[in-house]
Amino acid sequence: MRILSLKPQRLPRRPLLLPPPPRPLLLLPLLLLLVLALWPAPAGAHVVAPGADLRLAQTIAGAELTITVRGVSRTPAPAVVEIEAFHPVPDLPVELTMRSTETGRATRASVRLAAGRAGPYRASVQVFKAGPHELEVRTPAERSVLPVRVLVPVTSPWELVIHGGFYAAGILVVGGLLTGGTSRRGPAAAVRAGALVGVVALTVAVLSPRLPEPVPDGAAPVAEPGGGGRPYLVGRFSTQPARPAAGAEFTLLVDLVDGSTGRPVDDLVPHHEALAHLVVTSADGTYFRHLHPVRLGPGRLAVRLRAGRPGRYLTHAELERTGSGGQLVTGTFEVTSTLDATGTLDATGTLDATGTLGVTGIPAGPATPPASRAAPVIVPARPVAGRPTTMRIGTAGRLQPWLGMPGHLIVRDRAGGFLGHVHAAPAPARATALAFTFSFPAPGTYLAWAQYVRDSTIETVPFTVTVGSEGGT
Ligand SMILES: [Cu+2]
Repeated sequence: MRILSLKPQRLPRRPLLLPPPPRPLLLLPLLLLLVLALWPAPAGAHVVAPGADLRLAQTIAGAELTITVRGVSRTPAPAVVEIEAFHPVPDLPVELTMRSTETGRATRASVRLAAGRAGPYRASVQVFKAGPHELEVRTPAERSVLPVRVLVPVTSPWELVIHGGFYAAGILVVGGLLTGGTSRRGPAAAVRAGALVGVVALTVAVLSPRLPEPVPDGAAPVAEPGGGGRPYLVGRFSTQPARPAAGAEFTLLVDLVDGSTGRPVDDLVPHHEALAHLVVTSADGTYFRHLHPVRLGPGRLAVRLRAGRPGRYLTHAELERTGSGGQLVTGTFEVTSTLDATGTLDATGTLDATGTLGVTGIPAGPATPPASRAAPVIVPARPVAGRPTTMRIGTAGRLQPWLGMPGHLIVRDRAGGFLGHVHAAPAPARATALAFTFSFPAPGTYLAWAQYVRDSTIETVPFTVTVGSEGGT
């Protein structure tokens, strides 16, 4: 008879290390990596990232300025405001006031532009709190109130996972190896766990550009979920006085209302470093100005001008509302050959109480006369409507980006019903030419102006292009 042994049998030894993760688990991060690598990255919008600089061009007191509000990484903190002035630079005191629209708390700074000295000029204002602000830029005769949203970056949970993961992995792996990770059970388990944590942290690090960004401190609340854009704005141009005289200064006003509600539009987003790009041309194209109106208040922009000759002038403004696409708003005004009967402006917010005029030296003609420079090279020599045409403009001197681009080309048809705007291909550092490619929509003669900045001077090169039709002239 067999006697059953009651002696407990030794169970087979458990593995020394943690059970290796099943293969699918190891493959999961790699699979996720592959899927997300092929996933389209979130589309970039015209918003200023937290901590990034905000650049806004302004035509104020006859000067062309680019105002940069440097980003801050925390609040309260000083925010540097930089004013880049392009030639011709007038002698101009500029008062800057940064005000929180939530608390009303404000700080001031001032700079004085020196005649003939191109920028940059720097000042520093204090920001106490993230969120919406207004930067008031005041000169003796004009003021502009620019919307500035102060955004402070916040740490994303992904960053915490990445940094914490690598830190933990380092401690586990190095600690495990130093305490005998190849021969002893506990340390070996630590090495394995550390490696796994490291793989996870690495996976998150690789994927992090495609993971949702944390909402920065001070960001606007997300409006209209699933919105579908806002209605187009309706723009109306007017002048003060209503009939400006040739040679005299006047104010061109742009009033913007929501196409649906009729309320003033106050959600313009900066695009190409301005809230609005305004092109004013005479009907014959001999007068050309590319301007960046000041913002007087919600839905109201203004710029001071002087036109040398009487006649009809065309206005084209490029604008963009938050959450909507770009839009072109057009209008006209007349310049008379004599002074207006009143001879003065009624100063509805555009000028100071004195209404002083004629002291800023706003030039009447184009910024740059058609100097004797090499004619643009147009390829093909006989451009065809609907086909790309390349225009090469020779430049001299040190090229500087302006409005975020190496060069701008503005094209108008003779009648003024069409206006196009393209940018030069990125130019190498020592480039002496800019190339623009444009497809003219229909046969005809077009007026074109190429613009770039060289040695702090905005150069304008006017020329015309005659466009034929396919198989014809
Ligand atoms: Cu512009």
